[in-house]
Amino acid sequence: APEAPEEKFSLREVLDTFKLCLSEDKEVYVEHYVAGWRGLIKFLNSLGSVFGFISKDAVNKIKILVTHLEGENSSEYVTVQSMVKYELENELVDLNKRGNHPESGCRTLLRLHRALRWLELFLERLRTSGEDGKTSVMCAEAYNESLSQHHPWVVRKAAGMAFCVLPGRPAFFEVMNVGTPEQVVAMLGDALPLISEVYQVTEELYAQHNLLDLP
Ligand code: 1PZ
Repeated sequence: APEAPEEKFSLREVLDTFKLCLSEDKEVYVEHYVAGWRGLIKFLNSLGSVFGFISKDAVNKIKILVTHLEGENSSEYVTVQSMVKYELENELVDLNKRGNHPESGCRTLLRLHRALRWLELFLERLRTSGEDGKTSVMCAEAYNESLSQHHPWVVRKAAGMAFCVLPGRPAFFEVMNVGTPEQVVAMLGDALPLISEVYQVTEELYAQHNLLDLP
């Protein structure tokens, strides 16, 4: 029997949501950013419960952003640009040490932003890998070049252990549910420039406002 549409999950649709993230004048919509992450987490959960500690943290971050998106100041949270402006002007961000605003949109989104860089590096390795490429190695290399620099030793250790149980490239492509390996590679080639642009725009915005090291 054919699967119900909501059960049919393809990483193509997830990565497509990043297309919606950028407005014409290169602002990043928080709503679509969050939707993209939701899909990625769903994908992560389908890889097994070892990744639970990772998805739990990401889900928490998303919940915080949704609270802002749906809160009384929701109109200030439409784009990352408006969020940064609003939170800075109203002193709603802990800038140097943790304080009264542990759940600011700025520091919360920064955590996902750093993880987006990991995703970009990992998917690029996946795209250019050969048939016998090891996903665990690609994942670890991408992590060491990006996110790990922001994580304490225990987290790095736990992440390293989780990477080891990642399925091999063929099974990994299978779970992505995009089609043949050639189709996966082509899809990644389409999606990566979008993800990369969303990352760059956010990175520049955060750099301009000195927000790249928020506690
Ligand atoms: C396909 C394999 C998936 C591997 C995912 C690689 C990322 C490993 C990240 C490990 C993070 C684990 C636990 C949480 C750590 C938090 O301390 C940090 C900082 O937040 P703070 O403590 O300052 O509030 N959280 C993060 O760095 C956010 C991590 C989000 C990771 C999302 C990964 C989604 C993967 C999608 C897979 C396609």
